[in-house]
Amino acid sequence: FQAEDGIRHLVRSRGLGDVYKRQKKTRGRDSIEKNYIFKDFTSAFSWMTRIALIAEKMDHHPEWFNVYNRVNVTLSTHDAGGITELDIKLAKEMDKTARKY
Ligand code: H2B
Repeated sequence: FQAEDGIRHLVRSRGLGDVYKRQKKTRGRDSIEKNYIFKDFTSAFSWMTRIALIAEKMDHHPEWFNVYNRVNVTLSTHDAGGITELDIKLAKEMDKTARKY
């Protein structure tokens, strides 16, 4: 349900449609995924710390994997089994915040 709405919204919003990959993970769950690359580990982890606080406030948390200056992020709403407005909102925050690191 919301997965389709979410993706339409995603594609409409400037930039996001190009850089986020939609993926179907195990158990048919829809998610969106993006790789962020920073200058070094300190930048990457500082950004992650900033996002962690935002995510906690939203009660919506990323799945992410960090190696040195790279962070691979996967977003989905577990309860809904797919992508919702919360994922889009967090994705936008991540993009906006990443420009400052
Ligand atoms: N984060 C994400 N990405 N998806 C969820 O469905 C989710 C979450 N659910 N954070 C929240 C926490 C839920 O588990 C708690 C109990 O509110």
